[in-house]
Amino acid sequence: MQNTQILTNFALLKTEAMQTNPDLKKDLSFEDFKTEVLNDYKLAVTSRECSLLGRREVLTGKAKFGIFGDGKEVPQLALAKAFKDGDFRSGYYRDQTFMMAIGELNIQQFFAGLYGHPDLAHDPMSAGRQMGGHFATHSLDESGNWKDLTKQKNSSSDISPTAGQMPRLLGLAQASKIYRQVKGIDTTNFSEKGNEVAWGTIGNASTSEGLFFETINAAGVLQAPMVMSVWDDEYGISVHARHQTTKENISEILKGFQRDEDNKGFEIFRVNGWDYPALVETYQNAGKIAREEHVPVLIHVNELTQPQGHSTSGSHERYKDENRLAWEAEYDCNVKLREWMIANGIATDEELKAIESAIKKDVREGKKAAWIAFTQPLKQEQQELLALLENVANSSANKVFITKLKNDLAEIKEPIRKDIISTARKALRYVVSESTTEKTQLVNWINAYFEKIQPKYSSHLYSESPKSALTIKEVKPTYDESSEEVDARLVLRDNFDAIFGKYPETLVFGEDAGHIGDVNQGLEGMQAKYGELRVSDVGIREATILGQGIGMALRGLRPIAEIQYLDYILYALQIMSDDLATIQYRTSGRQKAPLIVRTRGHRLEGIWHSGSQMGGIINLVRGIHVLVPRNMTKAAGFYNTLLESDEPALIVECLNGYRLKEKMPSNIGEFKTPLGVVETIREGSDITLVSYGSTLRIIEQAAKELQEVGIDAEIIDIQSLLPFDLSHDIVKSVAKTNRLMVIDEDVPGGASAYILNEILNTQNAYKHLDSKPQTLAAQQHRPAYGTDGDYFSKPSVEDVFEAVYNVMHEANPSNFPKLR
Ligand SMILES: Cc1ncc(C[n+]2csc(CCOP(=O)(O)OP(=O)(O)O)c2C)c(N)n1
Ligand SMILES: [Mg+2]
Repeated sequence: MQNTQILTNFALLKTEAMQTNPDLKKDLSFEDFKTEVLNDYKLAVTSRECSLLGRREVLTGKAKFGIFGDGKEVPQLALAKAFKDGDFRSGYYRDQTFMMAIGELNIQQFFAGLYGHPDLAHDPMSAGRQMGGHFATHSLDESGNWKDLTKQKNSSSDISPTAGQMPRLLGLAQASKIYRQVKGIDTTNFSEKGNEVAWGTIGNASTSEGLFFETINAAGVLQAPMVMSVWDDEYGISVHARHQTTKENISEILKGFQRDEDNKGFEIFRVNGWDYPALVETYQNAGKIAREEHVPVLIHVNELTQPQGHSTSGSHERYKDENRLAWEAEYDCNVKLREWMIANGIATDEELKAIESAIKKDVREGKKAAWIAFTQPLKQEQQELLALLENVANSSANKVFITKLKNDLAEIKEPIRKDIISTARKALRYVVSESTTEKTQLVNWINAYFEKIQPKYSSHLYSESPKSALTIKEVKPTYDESSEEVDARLVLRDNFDAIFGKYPETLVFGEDAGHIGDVNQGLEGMQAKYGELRVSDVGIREATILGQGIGMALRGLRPIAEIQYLDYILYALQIMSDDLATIQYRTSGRQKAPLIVRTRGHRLEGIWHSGSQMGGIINLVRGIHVLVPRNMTKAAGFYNTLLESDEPALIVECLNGYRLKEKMPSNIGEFKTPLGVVETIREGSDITLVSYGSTLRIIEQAAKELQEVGIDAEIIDIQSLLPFDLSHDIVKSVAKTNRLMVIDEDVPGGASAYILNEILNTQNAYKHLDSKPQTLAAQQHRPAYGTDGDYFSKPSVEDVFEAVYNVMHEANPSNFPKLR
């Protein structure tokens, strides 16, 4: 391309940019243009240098693993130019250049991330919780309050599972549509008229994942403003595109998504990753289309390379032939940018060499500073313990052994915390039977160390802000003379009505949630009242329903994502587990997605409509509250509680409860069910029966029948599996009855094992037991169809009766003779 033509292109681009920023100069002089390109080149070289040195740090043992953005620098510069304040990125581990270009990652921070520095001030991406190459910006301040996201460039926090960034991208984009089109939402901090674009990045091989295709289709349907970049280097680790993608060409096979005069769809661009001016132009166009028209765009960036191979775990010489390696050297995007600059008179070879060597020095210095900052506190802690151990040794009969431990620790030049604390804990064993002040000092030191250091690795699994769901107080439902017994779904519906009226930023979406008001009509009439954007039908796509919710919640909306049946949550469970459950944790509290996942389950029909797999769920979603209300009033109260809080939760309504009668509370929309609080629904003295959800109705019937033979059972409804009985009320019941049975419709060893562990280990109920603690669960197989299928698969009234009776028989055979 000729100099003048490039200049014209840039000038045009600048003129467009000017429309949103009148302060920019109208014409771009050649000097300005040069400065801008040179600045880009500096970023590209800095980023590359970080990758090269980063790999060395791993290979010399200073960091554990490295995955870098080398070979993908230039397209990311183009992306950064089109990226505006308020926009969001949802991408993957190659994007360091972009993060540097938007000013959110410097050299020292890059290396702090590589070392795993557990301090946000040094590693703002994750405080050392994620491996390097997983990027994020801070949406929240240190108290957990929203920052003004419209005044900063935003990146949702990355996750490692390939294509896992896709579902959330959909929601990040959809939020702009909501902010642009739904009236009455306070957009402060979140949006300027819905002008924000959500920018996705993904590797070519990762487009093979179902999540990619599901998201692309959904974005086309929703017409959400997202720009999706595919960084195509022909490989996914060692596996070539011929094994990954039909026709080895993702934009070719996605052609059917291209919009035309008659149909809405995508705009699709293809561009080579080493062609700087073409990239800049493409990204400007893409940004404009998405921003102004709210049309999704796909940019297939071809001919990218991996100068150092996939990661530090291997070398690409094992699977790329000489020709490919030679081609990669020639088409390295930084090399091509350099050639282009020289060819167009932007800089001379000499000038660029001077820039490159200055940058090399900067990167070395930044790396050194990061290493010193990382190791300094550790060395200090080492010295502190060494001094203490010296004293402990001198006052101990086991001086030789403690001195040996001390000397071993002293020899470690660059200690990690494991070296330090494990030495202290081992030393303590040598003075266990001594009673010196030095021993007490050591004990105190170890305890204080854990108190100080453990939170660096364990904080923020749940919200630590004043809006934590655990701080929301109970408000009981009230009833007056006019309160009628109604179908329970109406309690939910009227409560949703109150919610949508009270909080304009709430919205619900799911399969059949819109027009018919969900399969059980808990949302009947809501779409007509609140519009199709707030109460929506969506495609059958559970993973992206979840992701849509995450993305919108990350941008300040309060989505309720509906999964039609609990059984089908398995499609979304990966995203719940990998993304939603870890958001606060992996950002050390700097991002949150207070998404409510609504679903229905427990005891209905057959293998895929019984909704019983709670054990699997609770163990995969720590970080999300899991609530199992036994009726719709309790469920409605949970929605009300959660909307006052800033945390994500899963609410499982009882599938067979919608048509049962419940009294309509007079304080609809106001009453709140507290989290982590159990409820005793029947008092008794002989045994404590613990359960949740629909199974409780079976247990209540069994308890009546047990009473007839003289067994007085107490029944406790757990209500909230995560968090679990925060004030330890169950053990108080066991202290009274001295017997315990956990009843659950999940498989043996499923949720019942979790519940038993909480009661026996956490609450120490074993002390009070006169009989073996029992669990009564379903069969190992999935429930068979029909009423008989249910009877022979899940605990029945007779099963509960006999199991409880047997406990009493064992305790008192003369009063309770053997049944069978
Ligand atoms: C779900 C999942 N499967 C496998 C992996 C391991 N893995 C990490 S990166 C990668 C290859 C990705 O290739 P591509 O999408 O082309 O990105 P590139 O690294 O080439 O930029 C694989 C298989 C993973 N992280 N997640
Ligand atoms: Mg690839």
